[in-house]
Amino acid sequence: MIESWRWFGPQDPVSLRDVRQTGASGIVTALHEIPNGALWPEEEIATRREMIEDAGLSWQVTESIPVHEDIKTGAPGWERLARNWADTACALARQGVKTICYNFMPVLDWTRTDLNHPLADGATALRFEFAAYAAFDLFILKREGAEKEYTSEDIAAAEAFLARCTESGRERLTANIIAGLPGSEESYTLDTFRTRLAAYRDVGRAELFLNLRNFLELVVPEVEQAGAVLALHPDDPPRSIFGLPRIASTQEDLERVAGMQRSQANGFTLCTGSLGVRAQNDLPAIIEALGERIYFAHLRATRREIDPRSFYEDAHLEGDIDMVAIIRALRKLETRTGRQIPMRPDHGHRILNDHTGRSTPGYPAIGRLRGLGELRGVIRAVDALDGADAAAG
Ligand code: DNO
Repeated sequence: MIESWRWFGPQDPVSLRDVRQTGASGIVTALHEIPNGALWPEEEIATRREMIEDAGLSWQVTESIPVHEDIKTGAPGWERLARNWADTACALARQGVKTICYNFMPVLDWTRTDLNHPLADGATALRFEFAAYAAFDLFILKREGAEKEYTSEDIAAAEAFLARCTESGRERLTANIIAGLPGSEESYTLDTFRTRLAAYRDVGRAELFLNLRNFLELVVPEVEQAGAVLALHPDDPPRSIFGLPRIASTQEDLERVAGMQRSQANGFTLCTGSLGVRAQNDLPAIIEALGERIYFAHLRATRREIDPRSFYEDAHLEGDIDMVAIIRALRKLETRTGRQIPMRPDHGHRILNDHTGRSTPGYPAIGRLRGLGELRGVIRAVDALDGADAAAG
């Protein structure tokens, strides 16, 4: 596996020199400053690549080229935006960056209700608390018809949550959900959020699948010709929120997407944190089924709470998933396919000096470094044991 690190560009409080000291060799980044839908000028891609190489690192994956909302809703003019997207992917490929991560989540990218959830050891973690999400949906956003999606117990829990919440707590909850988490590129006010949701009035699961199919039909041949591959990131959390359809939440969803374009260029990001939230998602089985098309891995673990729709981000080797089994399956896949998969320690707890310095939600330096160190240890141990098994067998 190629140990990589997400870097948000020159503004990132964790510099490339810092990344060097983590032992990672790969960088995962994007030209975050370019608005969604616009073409990325190749000179700017080249300048960013040189900056990374000058620091002794290599740009392994673009995460992400954002997919414009008009492509997801199939609004008039989506083809021009999709052509820009394909042209950007081709420019990246010419610059040697051949793995392109993207997502097809309507309106919101990843979503959390709490960015500073205290843990018993003094660390803080990201959390998705269902009652907080429902409180926002029902009583702050006041989404039309939302109450039909909740049970009376859910509504009571949302009311209780809100009663406990201070005014600034409500503001924080609102900002956490709609102001845009790192890498999501879009941020909304309550009004613009309502307008975006309204654009999906006629776009359900079937339509969203169709719009993804149309998008892939247009971009995959170009990307393939440029020698690059796409890596669709799964939904986070892996289920519908705010009445919006989501179509990359289960193995079945991913298999359906794989079938839309048989090309090897139509691939996936295995995000163990996103998929792991659904108890039915068997991650080693997903690797087994879709491995030939997995080009990038986000490694982290979540833990479901008493209400299993709620979860928090646990340490990388804890949580509900079996990280050792996942790493073993990924290493087997690499041996089978003869290609190395870039992985990054996804998210991390805020620990030690992360509490005092400036750090990006989910992306503190030390918490991620802890994750990377632990994952690296697992990789070495799995290799040593499997190598020994092979020799003995
Ligand atoms: C969160 C990330 C997401 C991811 C996009 C991929 O930390 O995993 O922002 O980058 O969904 O397009």
